[in-house]
Amino acid sequence: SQSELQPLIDACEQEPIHIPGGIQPYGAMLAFSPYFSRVLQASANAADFFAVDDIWQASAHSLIDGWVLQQAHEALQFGETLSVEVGGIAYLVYASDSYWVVEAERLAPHHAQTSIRRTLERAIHAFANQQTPQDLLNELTRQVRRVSGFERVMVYQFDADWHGRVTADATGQRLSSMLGHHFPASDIPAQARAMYSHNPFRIIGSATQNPIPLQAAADTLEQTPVNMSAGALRAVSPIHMQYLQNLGVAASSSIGIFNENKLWGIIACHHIEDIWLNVKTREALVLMVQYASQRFFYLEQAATQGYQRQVHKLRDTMARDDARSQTPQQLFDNHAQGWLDVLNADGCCYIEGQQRVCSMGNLPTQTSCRAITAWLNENVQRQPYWSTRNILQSTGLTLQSDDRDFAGLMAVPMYLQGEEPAWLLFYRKEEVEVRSWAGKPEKQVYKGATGDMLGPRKSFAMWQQKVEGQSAPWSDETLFAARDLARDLLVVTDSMHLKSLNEKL
Ligand code: BLA
Repeated sequence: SQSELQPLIDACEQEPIHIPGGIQPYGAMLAFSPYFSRVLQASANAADFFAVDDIWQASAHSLIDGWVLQQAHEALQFGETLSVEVGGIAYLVYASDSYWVVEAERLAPHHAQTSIRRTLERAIHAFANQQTPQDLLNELTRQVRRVSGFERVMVYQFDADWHGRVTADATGQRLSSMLGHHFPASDIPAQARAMYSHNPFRIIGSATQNPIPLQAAADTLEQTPVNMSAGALRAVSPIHMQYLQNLGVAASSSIGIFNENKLWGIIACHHIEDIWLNVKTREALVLMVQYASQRFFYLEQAATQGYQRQVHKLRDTMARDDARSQTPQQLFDNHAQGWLDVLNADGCCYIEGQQRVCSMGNLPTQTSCRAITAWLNENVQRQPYWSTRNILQSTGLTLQSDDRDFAGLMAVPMYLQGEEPAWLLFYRKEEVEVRSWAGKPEKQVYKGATGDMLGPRKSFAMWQQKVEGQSAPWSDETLFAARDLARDLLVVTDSMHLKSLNEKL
């Protein structure tokens, strides 16, 4: 169960992946003291890479192009990082605590021919042609796959508790699609998710190759480990290498997708051979994802606005119906079917003083509605609305057996006179959901350097979970719409009360 797993999950989140003490073998790394005055730490391959005999005696100028050093001085003083290419080498320079870090990668000879601009123009054009959020995500995976060469490219979207689901993919024939699959939150622990704010691009070139360790100059005091969060070569967590092997992939890459400043999801890429992308391609992909996500969130907002327009139209029709001259019952007869459509509900009713005054569609029995209303009066105080996907679970009521397929409830209190409100209730039937997980989440103890932690699943074979007793979730928009409809109804109901009061006087 979750509580049994929690200590192991907590242990996962303690793994210090920002200071792995090594790099992936696709370049070399140097950690200087500030202003490049001397080399304090170096990857074990650095002397080889920079072709010097003794890396600890070498000056920055003897290792790195002078123009790069000068640019780096400027950038780092402004708190920026520097990414430049000179003489067939790509340099990434960043400040980290008291280190000035240089990562160097040798570029493939054909590198100069990749044009970021053309790549981006083609992608942006393709994105502009997409009119729905889903189409846009699909196109994004196709574009990332085209540019990166990765075999499987997915949009992995987080939910509120950091579980996630593959919501779009472009997959070649050598891997199978994982579209729709769910993954537990512990697959990407908190500190791994946090990395995307330091560097939105993560590439793991090989799930099997050993990292190259960092070494420290012998004549210094004990040095603090280098925080490599901003780097690209950062060595990979052994637990995640095992994860990728279990998943049957050799290489992986991911790009964070942010909505405002919150991590919304990632682009996840898999390959069946080792693969490394050059700096230009990585930068192009980051820009591409940023551009696409802007349009994605815009299209999502446009869809919300379209929905709100639909709700307004419904309310306008009701208002034009000379509502004041009608009874709530007439309003229900004329318009409630429209409410059910727009709220995607199966039935609704209006309850005053425990009595179901009017109703439309499929509903639980009077007895159940009365029990639910009594519960609401007792437990829901002065809230604009209340909703659940699972009535039985949320209320603890036992409904009559015929009523058990009603699972979703949206309840809006309407305060007339007296203590107890009237209620506008919307019901949804149960929708049994078959959730496909990428492997059955189970307890796997992994002996890590810092103690026992949760290990990666051995098998990612599809595991199906049947989720019963729930309705489709109520979105914020449906809640707002129901609240607004209740207010409209309140106006009518209130005027009815006044009218009857007047008649009595
Ligand atoms: C990292 N886990 C990751 C990353 C992804 C995933 C995308 C980022 C690194 C990368 O791009 O590969 C998980 N990959 C996924 C998911 C999909 C995917 C969900 O493609 C779905 C499509 N992993 C575990 C457990 C632990 C764990 C139990 O399964 C912890 C005990 C740890 N995952 C873990 C760690 C990292 C990670 C430590 C960081 C790896 C690193 O950056 O070095």
